[in-house]
Amino acid sequence: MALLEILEFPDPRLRTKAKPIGSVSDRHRQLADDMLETMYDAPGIGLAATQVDVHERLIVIDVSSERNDPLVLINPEVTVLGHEMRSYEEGCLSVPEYQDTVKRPANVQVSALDRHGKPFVIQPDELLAVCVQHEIDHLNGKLFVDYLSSLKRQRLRSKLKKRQRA
Ligand code: K1U
Ligand code: ZN
Repeated sequence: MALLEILEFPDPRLRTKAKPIGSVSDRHRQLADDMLETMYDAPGIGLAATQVDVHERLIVIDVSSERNDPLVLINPEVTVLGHEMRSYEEGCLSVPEYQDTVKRPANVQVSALDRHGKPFVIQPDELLAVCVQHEIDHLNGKLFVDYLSSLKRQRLRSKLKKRQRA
């Protein structure tokens, strides 16, 4: 197991669209384990491969309070169910020390492959629904700050660039 470096906004590599995984291999299982270790260490409740500069469609999540219910989703696909939207104060390991409110579909269905390449479908609710959409956005090169005003995003970019230079 290894701790991986997490890219930080505004690193342009966070804008890369990740490629689908054709066949799930030991390399992907090792990546998932390293990402889980990195997520627990951060600490966070999710992590997308994009954030550790691997541009393949793999995410890990654990929203349990005991931190003992890891989920690995490979090639996740989200389907929005209904029109209800819900606001949640989000954070991001690639945007340190910043939280803001994002509105997303409340009800979604997610299909994915597990760490053995076996397909499964979930209908997440509450925090899991928010987190899975946030992580799939990462795989598409999208960050939660993209939902904010360009003024807020610009201020954040300057603040984080200053922090990275220091
Ligand atoms: O993708 C990421 O950068 C991880 C991010 C996931 C997320 C959080 C909140 C809403 C949507 C998606 C985080 O984990 S930020 C850290 C965080 O939320 C947290 C950390 C420790 C305990 C509980 C939460
Ligand atoms: Zn994030």
